[in-house]
Formats: sequence, C-alpha cells, structure tokens
Amino acid sequence: MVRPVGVISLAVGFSGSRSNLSFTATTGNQAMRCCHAVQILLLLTSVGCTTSGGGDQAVWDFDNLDRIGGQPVVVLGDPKVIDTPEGKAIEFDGEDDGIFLSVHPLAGFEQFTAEVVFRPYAAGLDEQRFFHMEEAGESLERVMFETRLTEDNLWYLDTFVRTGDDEHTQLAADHKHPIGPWYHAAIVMDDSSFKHYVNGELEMSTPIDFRAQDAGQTSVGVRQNEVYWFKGAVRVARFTPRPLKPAEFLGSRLPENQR
Ligand SMILES: [Ca+2]
Ligand SMILES: [Ca+2]
Repeated sequence: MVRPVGVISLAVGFSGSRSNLSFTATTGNQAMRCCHAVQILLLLTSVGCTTSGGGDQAVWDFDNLDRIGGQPVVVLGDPKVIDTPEGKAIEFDGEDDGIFLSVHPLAGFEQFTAEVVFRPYAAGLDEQRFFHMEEAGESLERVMFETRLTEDNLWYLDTFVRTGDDEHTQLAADHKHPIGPWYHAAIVMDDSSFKHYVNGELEMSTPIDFRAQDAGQTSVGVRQNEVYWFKGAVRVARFTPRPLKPAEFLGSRLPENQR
C-alpha cells in the first residue's frame, strides 16, 4: 500500500483576493523535495508522490492579519488584532468576520493532534463553525472545531471529522463551560480513535478508521461556505503529526487559571 506521509502544504493559493488564484506550493520537509513541481500540482486532485517521515509540527500565532502559518491571510469582514494577557489574538464579530488560509495543516497526517486556544463570546450564534480544515476537491473530507452556545451563557464543544464517506460528530452537550475564559480545545487522532479535549480533559471519544487528508484550505471564524460565523477570539493553534497526551498540550499558552 502506498501511504502518503509528510506535511504537504499546498493549495490553490490566495493572493489578496479569493478570485485571483495563483498556485503556492510549500514543502514542509526535506523528503518532499523529491517531488517535481508538476507532481505537487497533481496533489490537488490526487496524491502524486510518497515521502517518508511524519511531517513537522506547526504553530500558528493569530497575531496579525497578513501571514499566519506561513500563508497569506485572506480577510473577510473586519476581524481585529487584539491584545490579551498572553499575547495578541484575532477577534471575530460573529457577523461577517473570518480569515482564510490556503493550507490544510493536517494534510498527510495519518495521526495527529490539532489544538486551538480560543475564547467564545456571549451572544453569538447558537452554532458556530470556528475552525474548518478541508481538503481540496469534492471529497468534503474535513476536520472542524465548532461551538454550541446555550441560553444560560454556557458553551460546549462540537468536533467533526469526515474521512472517506464516514462522518463523525462529537457533540459534547454533557460538558458545558462558562462563557468568559479562554479555552484550549484539542482533537487527537490515533490509529483507531478520534478524541476531543477541553482544557486537557477528555470529553468525547469514538472509534474511527481515519485516512490522511490531502492538501486544502482552512477558515477561521466561519465555515468555508461563509455560514455559522464565530463571535470570539482565537490566539494560537498547533498541529502535530502524532497523538499527544494532555500533559503535552499547549498548556503554557493558557492563562494561569486555565492551565
Ligand atoms: Ca465585521
Ligand atoms: Ca481524501
């Protein structure tokens, strides 16, 4: 079996506007250099080369609106860079603010940990799709962090993974949290299960037969079809090509009372 492995950061790149397409190919590790550029472009529709190694960990700091994760930021609406006690973050108004990046940070990962540090605000939509990573093409294979808000000013995490034709939804309605603090959420994918955590506490787990996704794009603050806008802020995300234990999570980036 030929298994695509390695960070493949590639997509139809955005150059300032989403109608002005250009190709941007970024190789994340040494092994990828074996691939000819034409082969890389073929990755848009199929995996065209095989690499060894598990790819690299990537950290995205949401501290500007120009480049994040090495990619140019495409801005929708008017998200704002704000100061927080732990550094800068990007704030979304829940109406028309979002950002798009022409990279799927989990592409090529058969196992992974995806982490995001964020703060949901009060009075947002009941359902918000705030971190959406999807491979290019028609497969709809994707990984999503979502929130659900409740009338009593609480929220809970929903995570979603589509792999092949299988969809897995983990709606953590029994794990409500107060609106106000910053939170750390993590999706951990190992060889047989899909788990999600809030502040290092396991909330949901389900068996899964996950296969690595191809290159694609990411939206933050909104679903990629520009619905379910997020009201809140995002400070940092990290993508690791292996399952992490909670003790290895981005705890040091959380405020003291959330560590
Ligand atoms: Ca706005
Ligand atoms: Ca696929």
